[in-house]
Amino acid sequence: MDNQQLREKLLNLKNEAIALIQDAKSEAELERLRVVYLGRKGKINKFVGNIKKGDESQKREFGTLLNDAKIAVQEALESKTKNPPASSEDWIDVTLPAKRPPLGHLHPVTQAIDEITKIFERIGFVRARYPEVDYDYYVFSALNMPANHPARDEWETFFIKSPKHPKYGGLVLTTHTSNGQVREMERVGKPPIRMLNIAKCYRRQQDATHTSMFHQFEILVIDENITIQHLKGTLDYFAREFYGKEISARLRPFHFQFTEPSFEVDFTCTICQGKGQLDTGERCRFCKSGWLEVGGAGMVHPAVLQAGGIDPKMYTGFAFGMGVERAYRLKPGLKLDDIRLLYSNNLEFLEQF
Ligand code: FA5
Repeated sequence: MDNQQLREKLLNLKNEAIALIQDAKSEAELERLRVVYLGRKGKINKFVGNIKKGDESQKREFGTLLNDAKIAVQEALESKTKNPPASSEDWIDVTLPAKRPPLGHLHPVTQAIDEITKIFERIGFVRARYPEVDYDYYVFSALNMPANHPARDEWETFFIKSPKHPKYGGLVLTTHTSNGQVREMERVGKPPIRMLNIAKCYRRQQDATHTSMFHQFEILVIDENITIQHLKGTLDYFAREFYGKEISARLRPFHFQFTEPSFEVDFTCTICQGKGQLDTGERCRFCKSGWLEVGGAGMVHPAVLQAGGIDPKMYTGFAFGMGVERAYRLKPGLKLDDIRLLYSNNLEFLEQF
């Protein structure tokens, strides 16, 4: 939180305490409020936790402000004890400061999406939007996974009960942003194509690194003479811009039906700086030997180009798709062990971003 937000927060805390003290109907209630706000583990002392460690100027400023807040609350308590209202109903202090509405901010995943969008816009990508509930055809068949193909099992899909479209089949919750690939080819028609697709995805999964609703961002580039070098260069550019210049991308051979060759994409672990162990000599438990998997990638399969009406003899392309939450948890200094926290509606957690 920056100083302005901290000041607002402290002011709200002080005003809230004074208002409650003014409203108190008994001595017991006043004593309870004293403990809640001024006690050793009270809200004002706990506020110190918001101050960044090692930030001397913030410490100095908020040391004084916290002291002022304590004095104001103490004075409110004393004045209320000395002048109890004749009756709780007829007592009003019109000079009391009003309660300020708390200031909110964007959810960390929205902040990450905005940052990712800007990074790719700088190199000429335009954000496209495609349905998050889509036909089986765009999610699977057009991506070289015909009906009953075993590769479909990997996507742990939520199916929608709906009548089947004669050409496009049933509806599913999109399992990945790759459903935008053939849609984008159909929309643009003739290459060059430079797509950035960011959307919600859904899979029947739930653990520390999987949520049943998550976000992916997908890049698709199709033109003449596009090679793996363009793919690797784009990934390294993203890693540098999003994490810092010491972070790079690694491609590991993998298999996807819709790309050939295919890769999994890892980034250097920002906790152990790619060493696989901490300065204490302990193994880094955040990553696998210095790298963390964030997405999948590859050269667009000729069958997918054909499905999009593009001649694979004239054009080639690359694509990659990554988890926004997974990419975000690697931000230096974040060390987010469990991405489910992002969706737990825990305000104390979310206020930190
Ligand atoms: C795909 O989804 C492919 N569509 C990626 C791709 C695009 C390959 C274009 C080739 C060309 P995969 O299932 O590995 O691949 O998911 C990609 C990333 O999405 C994962 O590495 C992870 O970062 C994220 N992800 C997948 N499932 C979840 C989940 N349940 N919760 C959070 N993130 C997830």
